[in-house]
Amino acid sequence: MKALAAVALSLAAAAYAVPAAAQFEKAEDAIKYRQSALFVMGQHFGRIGAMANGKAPFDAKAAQENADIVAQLAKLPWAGFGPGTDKGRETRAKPEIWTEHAKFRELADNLGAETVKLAAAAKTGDLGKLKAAFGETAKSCKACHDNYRNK
Ligand code: ASC
Repeated sequence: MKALAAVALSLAAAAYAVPAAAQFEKAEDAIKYRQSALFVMGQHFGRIGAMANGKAPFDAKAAQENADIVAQLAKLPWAGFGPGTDKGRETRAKPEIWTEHAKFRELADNLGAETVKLAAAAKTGDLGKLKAAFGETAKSCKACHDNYRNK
């Protein structure tokens, strides 16, 4: 019984920890999933941006919490760009995503790496470091949008 519970638990943990294995019933769900992940990420990233740009007071703890969330969320959207998910719901995703897979993946990986640096910068409590890391992360968002998102 204990062994069975352990297996069930590890399966659940694997499903949670490996979003690339996420299965979607229909293309519409995959599109909704990636849009939702990107939207929530944008909200948390925006809270850091407000501090980095002096539009909100610098709160080191809030910056750290938001940056940790961004770094986790940055792992999620890509599972929602699987084959056949170019259509199925209103989307600004360009068709090149599905023909330039390696380049798209590279940009996604860059974002991941920048968000890890952002979270590390936020942990220092140094606003200057946060600003610099925010700028680099925003560049990696923009690189993908410029190439793969319709206006
Ligand atoms: C944000 C946000 C994005 C990026 C992008 C950077 O705050 O929501 O999508 O920054 O605008 O160029």
